Amino acid sequence: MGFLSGKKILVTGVASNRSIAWGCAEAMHREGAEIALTYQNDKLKSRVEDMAAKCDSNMTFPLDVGSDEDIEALFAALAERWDGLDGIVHSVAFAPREQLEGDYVDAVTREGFATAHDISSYSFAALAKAGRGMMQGRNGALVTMTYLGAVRAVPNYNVMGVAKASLEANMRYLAASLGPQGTRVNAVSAGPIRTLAAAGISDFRDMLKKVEERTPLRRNVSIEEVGNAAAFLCSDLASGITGDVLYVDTGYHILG
Ligand code: 0WD
Repeated sequence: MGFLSGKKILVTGVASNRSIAWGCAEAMHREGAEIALTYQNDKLKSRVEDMAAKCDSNMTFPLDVGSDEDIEALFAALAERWDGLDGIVHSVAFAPREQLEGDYVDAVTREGFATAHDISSYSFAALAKAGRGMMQGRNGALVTMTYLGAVRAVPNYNVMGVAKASLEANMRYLAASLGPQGTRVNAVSAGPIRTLAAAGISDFRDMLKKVEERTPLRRNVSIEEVGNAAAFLCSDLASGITGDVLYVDTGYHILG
């Protein structure tokens, strides 16, 4: 019996088998959770259905986190199948590509800033708001994915770093707000991983190489390792942890 046995968990942000969300879904399934997955658009539908099947699930739902109608429809559909919800994994982020290269002041625009914050940060609060009823009184947990660029000025990460800082503060406010109903809220700060989203960041390969050379464990982190940490945070093993950022980055963040 796994440590998530009997839990029902919604995982957003699966775009490929390299997605961090997929690492989360696999780890959570392995630990006995029932999984529901979302896909951003019709192009991803059949791929995500196949991936859900690997988790013994036929629960897949469309979700563009920029759409309130999608969010409402998602939780209505979930409520038809599940009598409650124990976990939500928020593994979604977006900023227009031209925001993620070069000098921050040159690159940032009002529109780019707004989009990055809407899709990458507000959406976490939106999911919490829509899901809180189903999570009420079940010792449930929400987990989001952040990055060191929230607290340090990382070259090229630019407005996404500002949005991640917002996401981390958002996580703390949600933890304070949902704690009284027994729901915990945390973030995993992952080291760089080659995924579709990462491909949009200029010089990402150099980032991976730099981490490998300097980080205490002298290697990059995997989606399996991030997934294991998210599974732990969603489980009762983490029952005393809320409002925290857990670094899963082979130790890179401790370096000066
Ligand atoms: O190095 C990395 N890969 C790190 C990623 C290090 C630390 C943190 N993260 C974060 C990301 O910022 C993000 O919050 O982890 C989360 C997941 O990212 P990922 O697994 O690296 O990326 P990916 O496999 O591309 O999944 C993210 C997906 C999108 O993929 P694309 O490639 O199409 O951008 O988020 C989804 C989308 O499927 N997404 C949306 N889903 C619903 N509504 C939306 C949206 N509006 N926009 C993007």
